[in-house]
Amino acid sequence: MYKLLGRSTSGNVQKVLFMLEETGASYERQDYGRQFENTATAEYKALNPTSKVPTLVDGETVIWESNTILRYLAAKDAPTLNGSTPAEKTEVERWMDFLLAAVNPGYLAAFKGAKLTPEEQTAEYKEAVKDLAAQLKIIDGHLAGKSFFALGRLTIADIANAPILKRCIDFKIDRPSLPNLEAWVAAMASRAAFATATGAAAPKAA
Ligand SMILES: N[C@@H](CCC(=O)N[C@@H](CS)C(=O)NCC(=O)O)C(=O)O
Repeated sequence: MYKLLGRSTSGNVQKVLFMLEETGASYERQDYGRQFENTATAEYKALNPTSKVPTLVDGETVIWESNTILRYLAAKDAPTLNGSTPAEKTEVERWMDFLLAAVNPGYLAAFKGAKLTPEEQTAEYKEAVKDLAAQLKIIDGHLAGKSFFALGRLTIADIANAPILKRCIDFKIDRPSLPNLEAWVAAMASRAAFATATGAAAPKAA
C-alpha cells in the first residue's frame, strides 16, 4: 500500500492521485502542506527536505518531485504509461519537463495573480501571463490531431499535465484560442480517475 503525503488541493498531488486512480493501485493519502502546517517538521524534512508536497512512501522507498513519482509508479505498476524504448521515453518525458521548465513559471504567476484587479497587476505579472499564453500555444499546436501528448495513448505526459493545464485554461487571462488543448483537457476531465483526483464531478457524456 502506497502512502501519499499531500493536500488534495495541490496540483502536484493531484497528478499523483490521477496516476494512482488510473492504475488502480492501493494507496492512502494523508493531509500535508499549507493549512496543515506539518511539512516544516524534522520528521517530514527527513522524508522530503524541500518541505513541499507530494511525497510518496513505498515501504522503505521515499520519493518526492511529482514527475519523478509518476515515472516510478509507471515503471513499477504500469509500464505502458511510459515509452518502452529510450526514444519513446523521450517523447513522453519531454512534455513533463516542458511542464516544469516552461509552463510552471507562468502558471504559478497566473495562479497567484488570479485575484488581482487590473490596477494591481504588475508589469512582471503581465509578462509572466504573456509567456504562459505562448507556452500554451506551443502545446495547442502539438496536440493538433492528437488525443494524447505522446505515443497515441495515455501516458504519464498526460497525467502530469492534466491537473495543471486544466487550471491554465480555466484562468481568466488574456490568451489566444486553444481549441486542441481545450479538447484534450475536456477528454482528460471526462476520465473517472481525473475526476476523483481533482475532486471534480466528471462531465456527463454527451
Ligand atoms: N516540483 C515540485 C513542486 C512541489 C510544490 O511546489 N508543491 C506545492 C503544492 S503544488 C507545495 O508544497 N506548496 C506548499 C504547501 O502546500 O505547503 C513537484 O512537482 O513535486
